[in-house]
Amino acid sequence: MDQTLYCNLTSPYARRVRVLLRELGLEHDVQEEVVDPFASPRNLLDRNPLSKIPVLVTGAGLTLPDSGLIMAFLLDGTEDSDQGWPASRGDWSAATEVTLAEGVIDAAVAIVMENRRPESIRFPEQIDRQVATIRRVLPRFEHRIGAQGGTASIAADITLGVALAYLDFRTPWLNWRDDHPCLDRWLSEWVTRPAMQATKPPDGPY
Ligand SMILES: N[C@@H](CCC(=O)N[C@@H](CS)C(=O)NCC(=O)O)C(=O)O
Repeated sequence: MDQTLYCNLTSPYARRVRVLLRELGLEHDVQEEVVDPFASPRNLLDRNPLSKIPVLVTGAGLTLPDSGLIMAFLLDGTEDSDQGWPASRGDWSAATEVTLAEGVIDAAVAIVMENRRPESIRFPEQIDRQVATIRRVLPRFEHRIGAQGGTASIAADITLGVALAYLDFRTPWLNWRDDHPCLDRWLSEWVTRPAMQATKPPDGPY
């Protein structure tokens, strides 16, 4: 075990990396070190001045401070070329799907952050804007999953699965399942994967 992933057990960015590690069978090669990025602990700041998780320190001593960067590193290091990071292999439509699914995570995290502010300085408009973003993106995936049964890549499948699970965990009031029956069915199946089960947030539904 010569690699370390700085993460926590609730971050969706960290989770997509933790799911990918398990999908690739690499979980025993990487030690997961839980840190609180909001407390800016020294061991995280020494590796990532952004004080964000996830961060992967590789066996060769590289320090990768972003979930997309880490996924690209892991996927491009696999033997199976079908599983590469979409942008690395010039598959721009698959890369777009990854970005859109990541945008759902970004919007959901922004809602969570806004709701953590004291009520007197909370901006409902900010929450509404992020909700609108999520509501614009999900129909794209509803259509895609309805037609194809999945996205175009393991990277987008993982990111989408983690994004939807995070919505159910942190913003269940969005009731996204009501208008997206194909995504609903797809997620119900997706969360049964061992990699998703092994990375379930302590208080999350899955
Ligand atoms: N683009 C980054 C975002 C990572 C991120 O924002 N992580 C959150 C945890 S969910 C964090 O560490 N936040 C701490 C902060 O913003 O200070 C990635 O994909 O890894």
